[in-house]
Amino acid sequence: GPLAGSLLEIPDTVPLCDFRLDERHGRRPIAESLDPFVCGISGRTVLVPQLKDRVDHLAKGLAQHVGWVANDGTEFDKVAVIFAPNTIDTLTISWAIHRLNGLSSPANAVYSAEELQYQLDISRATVLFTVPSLLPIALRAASKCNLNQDHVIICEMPGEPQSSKGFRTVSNLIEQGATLPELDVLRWTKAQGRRQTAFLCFSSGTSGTPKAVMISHYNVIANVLQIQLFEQHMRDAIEPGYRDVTLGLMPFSHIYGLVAICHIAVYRGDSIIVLPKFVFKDFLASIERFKINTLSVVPPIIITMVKNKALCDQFNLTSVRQIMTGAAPLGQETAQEFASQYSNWVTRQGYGMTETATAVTNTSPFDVWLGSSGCLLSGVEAKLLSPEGTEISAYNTPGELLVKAPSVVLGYLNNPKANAETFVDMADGRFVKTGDEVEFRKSPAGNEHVWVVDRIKELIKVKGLQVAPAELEACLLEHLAVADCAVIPVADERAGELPKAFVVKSAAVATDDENVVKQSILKRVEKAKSRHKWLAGGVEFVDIIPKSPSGKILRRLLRDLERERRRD
Ligand code: 4UU
Repeated sequence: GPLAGSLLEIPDTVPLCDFRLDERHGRRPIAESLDPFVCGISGRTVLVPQLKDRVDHLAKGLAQHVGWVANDGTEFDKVAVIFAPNTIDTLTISWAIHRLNGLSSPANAVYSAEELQYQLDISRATVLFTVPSLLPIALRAASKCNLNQDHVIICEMPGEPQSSKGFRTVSNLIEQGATLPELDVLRWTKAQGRRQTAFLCFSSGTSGTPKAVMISHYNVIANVLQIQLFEQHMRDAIEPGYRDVTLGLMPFSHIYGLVAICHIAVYRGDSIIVLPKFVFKDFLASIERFKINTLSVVPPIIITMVKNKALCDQFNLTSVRQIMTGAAPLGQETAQEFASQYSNWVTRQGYGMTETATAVTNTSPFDVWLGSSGCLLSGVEAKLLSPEGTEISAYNTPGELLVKAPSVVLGYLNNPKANAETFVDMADGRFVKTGDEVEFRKSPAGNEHVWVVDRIKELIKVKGLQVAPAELEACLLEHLAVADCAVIPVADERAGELPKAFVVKSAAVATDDENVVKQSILKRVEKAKSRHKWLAGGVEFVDIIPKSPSGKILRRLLRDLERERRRD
């Protein structure tokens, strides 16, 4: 394609907080009059100079409050978890942590105390940011991992109390920090800069329970530049100086919201309209109110729009130029139906994963092929492997996708086994196994497109969010009535997929009433896990869970069986 071979020069000595906002790194900073963050509820904005000041002041206030020293130890000694819905300050908090050579680990705001505790434990966080409404859950998790209560910091949320008794707020620390002497400017060597971890996001990868993914500053900068390079000529074609007013609805705790929405938008000088949760009418009203021109969503939102066209028509959505979807498959028929309803919009798709610090592919508006995930970004090398491990070079032939790119992450924290399985050294470099079944197809316009045809790995995607079967199986096995179990995805029109459990009842259970046992099993999951992990695909009792000779659950077999049954 036109982008192949484009040269990418990726800065490797710059922390994310200085990457674009600061002239010191030789790039023209973005105009001070721009507003990277706009609160979709209150309308409050954060302008470029405010963002810079808030990052600097928060870093200083935080350093004093929790005793962090920027040039002491490594980033793994200074880990903070951010447990909050999207706010106009979420990126400020991460960048303040980075300013101190620390590490930010964003957690999904829907998490239960148990899930948050897991993230605090694995990341070894010693500081926790949260919002007033989530404080009880945050404190329950914090107390279980001995996190100092003084290190729980409140981030203000529109519509919630502005403070919580006895807790520091982000505003307190910013005020405190404003009075403190300047911090040293961060300077890294090239080698250090390429290894400096910025974020610990969680992903289960191709198997097992969620793992902390080490995402470097360099990885994020690389992906931002890859996306930018891919899109700049389209933006130029619209009008010189074109800016996105983009929807900030996807969780900033997930790689999609974090990199492909937040970091790319700030880098380019776009505006992000920040919305903390999906309420369909609010979503439509925000598009109208803020004249949003770029929507970044997941397939279930596309489906909701298709099914509720009459409601959509009550709002003025004429500002929208394009809609981007990713994180889960968008069926070709749904895409076609949607595109015919919104024929003035460009319907685009991106494919990627946490382990590639987001995007691997993207759709060019000049070659929209509905159902395809688009073309490889420049800087990406891809391979397809057959189940036998031979390389596939033919078009229209499925295989597992392996990817080499500057955004491929450093690896999983403290998990050599998963690293060895997922990140493979080949003759032509280090590749990540995606666990996705993909075909390369030539588009009518003659470009090579990536079609995601199936998922090989265990992962379940509910509304674009990860659900790890192994995590649910571990939870189920704690239930006395469960002797053995396996969790698989079942197709769902709205959510994409839902988790379903096959359960072998324990001989020890007194009651024969399967329904009573089932309800009790469902309750256990509902108590321990966030809603998207609930067994909405059902619980089915079986006599045996199929396993390989080495004892691995044959989830694929169960999944195919279930697909067969549903087809009948
Ligand atoms: C079929 O979901 C993500 C990343 C989403 C993303 C990527 C590029 C959004 C916008 C963009 O431009 O990350 P994870 O780690 O939560 O989940 C990764 C998995 C993939 O391995 C694949 O199975 O999510 C699935 N997936 C997709 N599946 C991601 N994007 C797609 C897609 N079609 N377009």
